[in-house]
Amino acid sequence: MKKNDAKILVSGNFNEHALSKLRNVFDVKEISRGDIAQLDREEATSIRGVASMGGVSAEFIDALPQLEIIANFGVGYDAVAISHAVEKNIMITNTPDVLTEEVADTALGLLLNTVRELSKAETYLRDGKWESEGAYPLSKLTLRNRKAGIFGLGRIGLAIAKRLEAFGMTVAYHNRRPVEGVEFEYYDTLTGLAQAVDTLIVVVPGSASTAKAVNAEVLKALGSDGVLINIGRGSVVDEDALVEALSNNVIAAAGLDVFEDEPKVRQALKDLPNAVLLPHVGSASMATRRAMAELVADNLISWFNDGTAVTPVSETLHITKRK
Ligand code: NAP
Ligand code: 8YV
Repeated sequence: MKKNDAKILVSGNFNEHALSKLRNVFDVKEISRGDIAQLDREEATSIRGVASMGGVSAEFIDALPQLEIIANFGVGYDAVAISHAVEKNIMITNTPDVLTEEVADTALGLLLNTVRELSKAETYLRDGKWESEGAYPLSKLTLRNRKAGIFGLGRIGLAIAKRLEAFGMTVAYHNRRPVEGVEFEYYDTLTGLAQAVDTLIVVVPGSASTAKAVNAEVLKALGSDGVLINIGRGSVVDEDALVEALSNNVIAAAGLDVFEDEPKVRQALKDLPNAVLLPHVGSASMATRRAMAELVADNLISWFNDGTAVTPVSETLHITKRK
């Protein structure tokens, strides 16, 4: 492949295979995640593309005057200062589709684990209690006869819905508008959906419109047999309200892959016996992370070699390559 004269900044740890793909085409500079201070002024002025493994702030963007494109590692790009980037005519890309099935698998694993207490049962065995105390107590909850509600029936939401159907569960959903060609029952409010189901699965993007959307009212509507699964973003759930609801049997249990202030997880959640907590592993298999990294690299290569992005985010569809 022809060597391109654009200089690319890789911010954070990047997959080695995708990194060598980038190095074959570009001059690449690596820094620790988001630490723009590691660049001197001359280097900063030469950067035209960023492969980002973490947040990209307005200050980060302002430090790179020639920046044309930010290729975000992840389908969710809530950590990128999007309106600032758009103002500066910078293309943003993300990594949709290549992680959809992996994240849906994780969501189902988290749901099963939460309802049937599988991690706790394994700990019981490892602690020798099966031998010393007998069988693990029966789980209070079951997946049987549950009705699921999906908050965010997009790519991943639909993949989760298909799996839930295979498990014999009924599925309903809430988006801002109904999805065409889908037969699942639609609710035009989140509280309405929570009232109608007993298992709420959150898979919406983090944004101003979803911030703390799962609040005390929604949790109350979900009810005392209710299970909350969050595989979307931590910002979508009001964690104060969730701790309160889990402590006082307002809902029965929660399974969380994402948190308000990652990687910090509040002690009150860790102390709850009815919460299953995962360290944001939705897409975290080697194969899927490699596919995501390849798509980041492909976006940068396509932008600088052909003038188009492979997977631009909706807010930057109008942005074209500078002459
Ligand atoms: P997507 O295809 O864009 O789906 C997002 C869905 O959310 C759409 O159906 C959208 O429908 C709905 N939505 C957006 N804002 C809404 C609002 N304010 N109220 C109600 N519904 C709203 O995205 P995806 O590929 O499925 O990914 C979804 C999210 O999952 C990502 O943005 C990311 O935050 C998260 N994620 C997490 C992990 C993990 O490791 N835990 C991995 C991958 C992704 P409308 O536009 O009609 O409202
Ligand atoms: C990644 C994700 O773990 O794609 C997303 O939106 O949340 C996950 O797949 C994350 O982006 C990597 O930091």
